[in-house]
Amino acid sequence: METKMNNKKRRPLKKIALAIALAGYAYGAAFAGTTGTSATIKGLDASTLVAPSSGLLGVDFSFVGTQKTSGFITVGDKIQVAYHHGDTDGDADATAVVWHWYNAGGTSLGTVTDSAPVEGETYTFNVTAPPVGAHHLGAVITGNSATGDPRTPIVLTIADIGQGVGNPNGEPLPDVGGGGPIISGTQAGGIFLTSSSATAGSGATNYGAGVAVPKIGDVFELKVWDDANSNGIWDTGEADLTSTLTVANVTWNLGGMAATADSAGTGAAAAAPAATSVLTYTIPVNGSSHSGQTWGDQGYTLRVSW
Ligand SMILES: [Ca+2]
Ligand SMILES: [Ca+2]
Repeated sequence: METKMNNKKRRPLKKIALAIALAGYAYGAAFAGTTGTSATIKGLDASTLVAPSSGLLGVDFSFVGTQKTSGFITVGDKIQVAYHHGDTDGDADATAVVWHWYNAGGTSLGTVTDSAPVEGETYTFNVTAPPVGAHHLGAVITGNSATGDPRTPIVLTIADIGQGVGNPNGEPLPDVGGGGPIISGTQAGGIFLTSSSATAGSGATNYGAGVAVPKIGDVFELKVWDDANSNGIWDTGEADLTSTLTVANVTWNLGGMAATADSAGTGAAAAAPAATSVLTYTIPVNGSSHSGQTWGDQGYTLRVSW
């Protein structure tokens, strides 16, 4: 203690003078103080959703990979929604998508929430089995930023992505004609008299069910539908898929041995299909049959593959 006191006493006079001078300068330059407080800082919040394809308000829809059924949305399809999120303040994208199933009348049958929050301005929906009666697919897209003030969402309510109903830029999911119904992926086919004009729920007789008896001269048509309930019957609401077939793959086959038509009662298999690459077939008289047998088509069963 004694030593420190002595040291202080020995501090050179010119250093003490400098310290006093500096202190005097500081007091003379300014007085401390604060302003009043401003209102909270606002971002510009230019949070927008625009379709990459057009730059217009809205989104783009597309299939990822191969569309399973031409003209329809099918279970197993992957559907992508793409957008650009704009926020001039630099707030991150926090857009969310909820998918909606609707029946043919536009009534919601339930929702599927996208489980991935952000995928870099795209969302991919794996089309899972829809509820019974699902006719088309909609989406509610809530465009927003993760942070910022204000943070006002832009909500796009798209009633039918297949037709672009509700998408501000009007763009539909391409290659979906008519917007529905949703296809289960389970196909069934039937053989109907062309004159019966079979349609979904019409109750027309399906000769492919093995009960009704086809006769020479009958004109049949192949109909293929989406058998959503897997009962083999063309029920109301099940989509007609006949137009989606590759006709070149269609073959009308004569089955069995036609023993009942053979005079010996032994019969023989048909030598060739009844017809190929056509959607309709008229059962011919013997001379025009492709069975290769003298009894023509008689005694054979009829079955169509596609
Ligand atoms: Ca912002
Ligand atoms: Ca059915």
